[in-house]
Amino acid sequence: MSVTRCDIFCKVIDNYGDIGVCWRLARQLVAEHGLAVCLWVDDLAVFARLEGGVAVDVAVQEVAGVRICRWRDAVQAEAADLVIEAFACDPPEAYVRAMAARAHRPVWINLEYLTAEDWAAGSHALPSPHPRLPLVKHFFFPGFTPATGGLIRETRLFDTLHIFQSSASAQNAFWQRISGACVADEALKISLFAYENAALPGLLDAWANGEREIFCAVTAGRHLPQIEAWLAAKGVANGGDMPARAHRPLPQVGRLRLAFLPFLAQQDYDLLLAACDLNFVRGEDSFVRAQWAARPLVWHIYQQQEGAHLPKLAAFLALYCTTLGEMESRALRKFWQAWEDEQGADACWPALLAALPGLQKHAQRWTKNLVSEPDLGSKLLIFCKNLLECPAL
Ligand code: TRH
Repeated sequence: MSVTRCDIFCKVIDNYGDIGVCWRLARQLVAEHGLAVCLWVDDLAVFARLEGGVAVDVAVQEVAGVRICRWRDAVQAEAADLVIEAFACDPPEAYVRAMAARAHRPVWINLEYLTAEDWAAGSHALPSPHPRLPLVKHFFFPGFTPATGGLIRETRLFDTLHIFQSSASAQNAFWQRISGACVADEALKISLFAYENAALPGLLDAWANGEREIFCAVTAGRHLPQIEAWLAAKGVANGGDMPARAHRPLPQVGRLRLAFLPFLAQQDYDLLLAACDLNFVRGEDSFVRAQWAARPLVWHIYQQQEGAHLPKLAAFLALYCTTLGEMESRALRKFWQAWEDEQGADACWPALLAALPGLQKHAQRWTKNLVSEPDLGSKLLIFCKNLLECPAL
């Protein structure tokens, strides 16, 4: 038996990361591996914000070659050859029974959250037999090292980003299209995507009062009200709501110019990361995409109860800084820590700014190294093939 049909199950917990990861994977499995993919989603409203082609009130629709279905209708579905459960979201019981009833049992994958912690490699690909039914689920851990499931990366991504990063005119046209602005070559371009962060107003002050001209592309997100409040406190209008503000002069305070962006399509968000000199990212998917852009990054990690996210942050920093120079490593670690602690990012900014040239070189090396490994979609399908050929694995 080979894999031709794949069902992906996605529950939107909050924010965009869960559906963001599933949507990229679904499109890639269709476009690059020729699978028939159905994405079962419990919240089409969030999905529709991420992907403009998705309608919220339609039971079955097709976008980018992916069949998109409402989660609740999966109770009547015929099980696919490959079933990917994203982030332990538990497909409906009736669907799981349909999996068990198939003559050839499907490959059942639990696609886990990304972590650089050592235990992820040890847990990657481990089986978990179903307590009652003749089914085995396998854990699939994304990661940064060869012993993990790798990272989602489309085959043509680097060509696209490389062409874009080598072309000043393509970048100028991009800035015009997404923000209506001309961006000076000498300005330091920063994209800002974060959660609420008490360190943000102080950082904006540091940028406004610094010597370097800064162009900050503010994405849609939970950090927006804080920036608007900061501007209001400075007596500067933010230009109104989109799309009207795209045609007004951008707000400027001191050396800092701000462009408020609408929620971009994922492909445009990738270009935004590639166009900037420094990217503030959060969660999981934007964090990975910033690494594909091969530019320095600041990560606002998704906070978990009882500080469960802290070892995750420390593990990534340890790995990322292994081959980084001492000055750059110190500046990066201090800034990331201040961003996580939500205080003191302004005081750490000058050191990070000074370290940017070294961090830029490091980002390129880091990305090149990651790219030498197969991507997550390819590793997943090799894993399925091996499992089907040798079910005892
Ligand atoms: O939205 P997030 O905070 O998602 C988080 C994390 O995934 C976290 O691990 C998870 O547990 C929690 O959700 C429930 O950040 P993330 O992962 O970066 O996802 C954002 C997605 O939105 C990503 O696919 C990039 C995309 N995006 C756009 O497509 N356009 C945009 O303009 C922006 C700002 C983001």
